[in-house]
Amino acid sequence: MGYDLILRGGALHGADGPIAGDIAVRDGRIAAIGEIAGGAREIVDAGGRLILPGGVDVHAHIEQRSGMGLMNADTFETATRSAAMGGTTSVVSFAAQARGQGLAEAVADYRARAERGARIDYAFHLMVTDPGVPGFAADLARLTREGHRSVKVFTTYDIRLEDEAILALMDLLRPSGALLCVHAETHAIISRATAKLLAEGRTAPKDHAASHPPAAEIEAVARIIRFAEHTGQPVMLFHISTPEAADLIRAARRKGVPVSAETCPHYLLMTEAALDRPGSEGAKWMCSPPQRGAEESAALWQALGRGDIQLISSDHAPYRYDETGKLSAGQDAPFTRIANGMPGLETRLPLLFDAIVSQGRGTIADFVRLTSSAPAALYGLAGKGRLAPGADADFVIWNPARRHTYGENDLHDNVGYNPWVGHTVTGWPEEVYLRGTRIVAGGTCRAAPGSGAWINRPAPGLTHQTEPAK
Ligand code: DUC
Ligand code: ZN
Ligand code: ZN
Repeated sequence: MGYDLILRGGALHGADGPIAGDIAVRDGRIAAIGEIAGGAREIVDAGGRLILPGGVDVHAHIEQRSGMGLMNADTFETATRSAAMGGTTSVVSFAAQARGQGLAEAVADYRARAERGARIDYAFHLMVTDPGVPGFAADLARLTREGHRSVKVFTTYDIRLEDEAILALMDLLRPSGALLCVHAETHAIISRATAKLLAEGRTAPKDHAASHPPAAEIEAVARIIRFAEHTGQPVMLFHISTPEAADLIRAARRKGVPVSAETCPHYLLMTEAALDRPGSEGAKWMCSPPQRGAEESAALWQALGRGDIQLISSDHAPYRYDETGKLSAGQDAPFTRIANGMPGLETRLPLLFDAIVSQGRGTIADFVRLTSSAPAALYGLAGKGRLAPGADADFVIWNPARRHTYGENDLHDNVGYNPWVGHTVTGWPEEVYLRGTRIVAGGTCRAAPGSGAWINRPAPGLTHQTEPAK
């Protein structure tokens, strides 16, 4: 029986450990793993390298307008080119509802743009900012039935929902089997801290960190966990940055409360010192929640090791360091008028391969679980995050020994700076396959805009875990 592609000699690893054998692909899916008999139209020698599932990044802002009204620097075309170059083959970004806009209209708009531009597979979180629009409940029920199985809300920014609205949304979502993702920081704590800083004349990018105190995250996480327990609605807590919040999540999961959590590379491998630069330069590293200290980073690694936090996403939120992005309110604008976010789609996997595998914090299986298989399972992305017959043939050939030091502007997005400049990683994604097609090789992305496909997430789909995954 002929295959389309056979990869020979590579060391296969999944979330459960090494997998013996070679890998054969037919019609975009993994057809066989093991001793492969028969030929193929193409045979690739992966000797001396690793073959891992393609990365699954479940938190990225693409072609989206920020709460401040600023457009992301990346289109679907540029963001997914960047993701592919870093070994990510599936992304979940946001279909953001503008105030007054119907949810279905927002989804149709993002879907049309992704269909034209995306070079890797994609799905959307429905970002709810206005549950009061006519037809909201019916739209939500239909969209979740149609395979859009995650919803996102904020507890801060102007687009936040009040507690009553979050609870009402949980009641609407509960029968649908969809996951509610929450940016959990308490607005009142942030606005109080911000007012004090401004009154003291502390307006620089480095002061942004103090404007989002740990208490804001801890209080909101505690409240949302209580809401999840009270309503039974499964919740994903986005971008956890504090050990106290991780402890609350651990305790809740032990009680069987349906909560999960993610963190991001910039909370694990960067501290708030990154913001402390001359002039406005620190704006490049501004994100919310902000980076914390080295002790907090160490505690987050422990939380990942214990299974209290289940996955690591990028929170790719791209703005150029110019008047279209970070400096849209002027060169010396106060931190309150600087867009939050950093590019991360392309650097997430190399940074984490280096931190987990090369630096010995964990195993290759841990890396695969945290960056690919756990996000795929938690968000119901069937066919993704696994090396197994029947799964989509999305995989990455890694050279575990190849070293790379990031430069000023060496990413393939449209951001113009790399927040990880000077950081050296060991381990590099050399070739990337999406549904059996080689989309990255020789340092070039070959995937055409629009070649990515929407990932349907049919009901019930989600494999919510309350026990630690490890
Ligand atoms: N914070 C957010 O809440 N969203 C995008 C990026 C960021 O830093
Ligand atoms: Zn957020
Ligand atoms: Zn985000």
